[in-house]
Amino acid sequence: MIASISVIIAMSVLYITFPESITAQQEDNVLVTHTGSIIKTTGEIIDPVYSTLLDPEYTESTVEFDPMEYLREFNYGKVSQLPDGTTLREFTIIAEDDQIMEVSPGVFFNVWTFNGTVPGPTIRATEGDLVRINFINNGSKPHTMHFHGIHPAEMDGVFEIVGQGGGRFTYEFEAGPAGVHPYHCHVMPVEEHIVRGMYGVYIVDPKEGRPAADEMVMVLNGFDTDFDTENNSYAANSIPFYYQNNPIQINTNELIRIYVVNMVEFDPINNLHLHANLFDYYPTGTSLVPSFYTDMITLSQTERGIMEFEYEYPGKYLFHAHKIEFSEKGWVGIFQVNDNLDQKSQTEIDYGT
Ligand SMILES: [Cu+2]
Repeated sequence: MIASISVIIAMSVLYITFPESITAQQEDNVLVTHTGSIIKTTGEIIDPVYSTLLDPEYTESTVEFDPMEYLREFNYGKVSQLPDGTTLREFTIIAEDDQIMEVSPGVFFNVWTFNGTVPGPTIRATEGDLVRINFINNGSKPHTMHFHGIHPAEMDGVFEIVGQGGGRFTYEFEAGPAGVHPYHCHVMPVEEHIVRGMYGVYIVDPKEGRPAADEMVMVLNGFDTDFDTENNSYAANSIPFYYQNNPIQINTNELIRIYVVNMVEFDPINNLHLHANLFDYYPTGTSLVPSFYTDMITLSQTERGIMEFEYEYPGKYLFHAHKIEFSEKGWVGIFQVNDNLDQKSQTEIDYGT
């Protein structure tokens, strides 16, 4: 006890006496950012794997992730037709666990990834299609892909562990039911494989389709960068405050459809509040009839749904977790609603003015 108190006092004295030596030590952190540039940072770097980045030659394992690109990026796979007329959609997903991602400005974290990013790619198919996932585990630990939805037991990604160092498995199942579903690794301890980033969104479109809309995906997630089973940051699509600093551009009088999936661990609930508007909400997206007309949804782990709305008035509108702790730690964004001029001229014609 006395020894630990002495150490604390000694460290405090050192910090007070030699603050510049500590600053100098922090400035030695040379890192490759998610945009590829090489920077010196005094930011928090608390993951043990970061030290490999101190090698100036090191660039390969640095994750490139652009939340604006991810927002509207849907992967339909390699499409072909089976003899019976069924559409086959083939995807290749590679698991890795040595990637470094700048999960918040200046915070570099060892993420475990599907195809190199957190979240992994959004996989999209139509109800009744055959989905084939060629899964390759290039990580250093066993991993799997567990899809929510309906499929045979052996395609569930739970008991068929795929070994590290190049293990392979082919998941194959009929897409369904229509809706929005998560996928994630299901190797024990599952919580760790999820919080490290092994998850993504799987959208199944109904056969009859949905009305045309400006569509986007929001994965509500967080990172526990100091391993104390509490998240240090929260976001829609990984990077805290990203859509606040880079508002999402949408138009007035245009249908907006958001596939929202909650993958936050540790905290039992998450939520989403939309400002100055209400939206139709389809839990899990399995029905074409909305269950709620609301400005607020509450989601537990892997709960998800589809939101649909239009803005009538141009301007800036917030959306955020109404669990304020989460929004203050990054889960907040802005829709910049632009006047839809096409719509306006159409209105003028309609009214004969
Ligand atoms: Cu895993």
